[in-house]
Amino acid sequence: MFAVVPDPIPARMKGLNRAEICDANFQQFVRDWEGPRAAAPAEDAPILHGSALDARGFRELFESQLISRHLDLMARVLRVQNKVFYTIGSSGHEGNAMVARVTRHTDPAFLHYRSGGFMAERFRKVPGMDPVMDSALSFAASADDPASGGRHKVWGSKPLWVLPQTSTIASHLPKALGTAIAIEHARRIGHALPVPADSIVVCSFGDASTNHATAQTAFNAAAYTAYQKLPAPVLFVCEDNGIGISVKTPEGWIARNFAHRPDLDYFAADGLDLGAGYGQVARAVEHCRRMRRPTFLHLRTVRLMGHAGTDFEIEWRALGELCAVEASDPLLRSAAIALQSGLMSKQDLLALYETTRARCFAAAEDADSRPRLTRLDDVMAPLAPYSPGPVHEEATRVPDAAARLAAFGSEAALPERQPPKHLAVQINQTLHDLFAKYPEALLFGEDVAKKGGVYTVTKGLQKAFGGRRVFNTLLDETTILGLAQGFANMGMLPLPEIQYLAYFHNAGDQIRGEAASLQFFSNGQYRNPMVVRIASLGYQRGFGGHFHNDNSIAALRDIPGIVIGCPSRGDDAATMLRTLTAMAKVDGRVCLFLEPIALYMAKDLYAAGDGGWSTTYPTPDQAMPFGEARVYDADATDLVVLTFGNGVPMSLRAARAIEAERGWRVRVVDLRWLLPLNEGEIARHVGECARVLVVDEGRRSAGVGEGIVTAIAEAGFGDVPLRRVVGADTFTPLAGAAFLVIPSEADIVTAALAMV
Ligand SMILES: Cc1ncc(C[n+]2csc(CCOP(=O)(O)OP(=O)(O)O)c2C)c(N)n1
Ligand SMILES: [Mg+2]
Repeated sequence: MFAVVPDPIPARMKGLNRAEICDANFQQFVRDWEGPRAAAPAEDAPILHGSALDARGFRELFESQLISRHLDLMARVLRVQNKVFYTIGSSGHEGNAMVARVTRHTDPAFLHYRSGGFMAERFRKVPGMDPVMDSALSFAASADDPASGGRHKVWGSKPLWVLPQTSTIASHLPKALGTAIAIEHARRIGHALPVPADSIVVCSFGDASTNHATAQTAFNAAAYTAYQKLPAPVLFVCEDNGIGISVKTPEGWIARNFAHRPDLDYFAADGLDLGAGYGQVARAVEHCRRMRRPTFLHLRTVRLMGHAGTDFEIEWRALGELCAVEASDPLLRSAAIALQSGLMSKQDLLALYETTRARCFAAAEDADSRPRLTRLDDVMAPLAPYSPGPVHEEATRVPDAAARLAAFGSEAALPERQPPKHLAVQINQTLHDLFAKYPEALLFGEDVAKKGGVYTVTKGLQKAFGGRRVFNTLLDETTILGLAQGFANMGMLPLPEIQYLAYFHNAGDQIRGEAASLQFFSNGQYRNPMVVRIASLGYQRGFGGHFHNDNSIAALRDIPGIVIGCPSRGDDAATMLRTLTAMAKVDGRVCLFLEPIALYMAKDLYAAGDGGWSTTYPTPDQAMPFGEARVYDADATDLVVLTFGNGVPMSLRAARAIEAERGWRVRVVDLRWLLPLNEGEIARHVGECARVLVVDEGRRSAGVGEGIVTAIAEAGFGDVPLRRVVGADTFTPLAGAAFLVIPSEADIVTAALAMV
């Protein structure tokens, strides 16, 4: 394109750092420029004949490109001095500044890690902000970093509506789509949005990332939405540099794969050339905003200076090829436009280049002199906020009486007036109450609407509150959890349902890597509150097999920042759900509510017809304190059983047998809160009792039981007589064999009696 490829390659270039080469190339290119020069254009005249971009726009975009470039060059230099801790750069992608220019700073953005140009340009939209300093603080992991507080080098900003991303590729696409859908959904439920109603969502990523399952599911869900004529104003920006680390994307693959996808409207733009690309980018953005349709913008870019500072391309890539890529540096093209249009002289341009460099280095040195995170408490501060007083107040705040009446039909039908009921009914009633309380609450998932879910737990909810608040999604857990994040980002209260715990796992990254990490990586500035209901655990008699009896709480327990509650009976479910919802509302927490499927319909405890596991509905002014256990026979001290879920009624029944056999009185503690575990409560019961039995229906390895035993040991009760009754380290087989792999009541009795 522009003749910079030296041929043959001089030996002196072979050992050189490619960042230095790009730097030198630019300066030499300007100095050597001998092309024609027009008279300087007026500010509002096209920068080049026929260009949609005017001179002012060009100058600002070019400045944004230079800021991005010099941040990269600065990072390469200062990384080796330990002043900067991140070198994945934006060089070659600076044309993404065009996307920022033609969108608004209130269009929520979920960005690729090569978004230096985009950010520098978006910073212009809010006067008084400094892209160089803010970025330098993030590069330096300074505690003053306004994006993440020094937790990560992220592209993020609260005032600029850039929600920070970690660099797991493609994981942000489902929530970007979710946010776009939420923008449109708000109007349908009368919810006031935090951004203008005609906002679009910008979501950028690389070419290789498009192949990821998480990306593909977002494209599919976007098209699925548009196909039904439902709006989904998301602008997917594929920054195609033709490579992912060292693996080339087959030539033409992106266009082949996306140019003709039904219901994903394709636009291509030259991200290497501001003059040509600007109008193309603007057309894609206008289309997305006006048509409210998912739009795929294929932006041509190159990758300069390797994948990251640690990637020495020279070791694995042909030098001629490297030089060819460097010759298509978009900054060379911008320099050519600046000179050719008469907008800048060579001296102006070189001076701007150097002042931008100096600005970036000065900011980096300043950032390096600022404090970093040095205390664990400070690192963790935004991870799991908890305000007990306000949470309690919110959880016990009673819904409007008229709204309750409308939800339940009549005074006589109010749930607290009904006789004792089982778990499934009480969850259902609680959801009705929560919907009456929170007009912004939405419930969605697979089969949840008319059918009311596989177990009819949500039955009647759609009828009572309408299809806009209770609706079926397509069959994809990643999308369900992406939608949840999107609704939360727009201020709604999502209550997504995952049909079975086994199906959470394949989408778990949406909670583990994304939802749970948002407060942490945004230093508490962004939050995506939600309560995820998951039908869980084993012991089902009607519907067997592994996937309907999944007991892996281990896969959830190590996700930082989340709350996991697991009730074993209906009244606890009601008061726990209220607390979880309040934690989501007040502290923005991501909460998981595990519903033991096998107890949904359990009405009796000891004998058929005794009604021992049916409970009355707690009035809506009652809520369960976070972390509080339910204790059965609190005065018993011979043996304490620490358990949860199905283990609770089983242990209560086993307790009778143990008492009959040994004369011991047995205390049964339903922990109810599985993450965080209430270690103080565990220690208290162990301290008061002579023996301890841990009943954990999860697997032996990494199950909740391990956490309980650790809490006991760490509290100094290492020599208390203790046994564990746990599930086997195996998958769950079908039919009767299922009961061989999980604890039985007989196992509990046997383990207890084996203790001295
Ligand atoms: C889920 C996941 N798998 C692997 C990686 C490691 N990784 C980081 S970037 C990258 C290549 C991405 O290429 P592309 O999407 O084309 O973006 P580019 O870096 O070229 O801009 C890979 C494999 C990752 N970050 N996330
Ligand atoms: Mg790429």
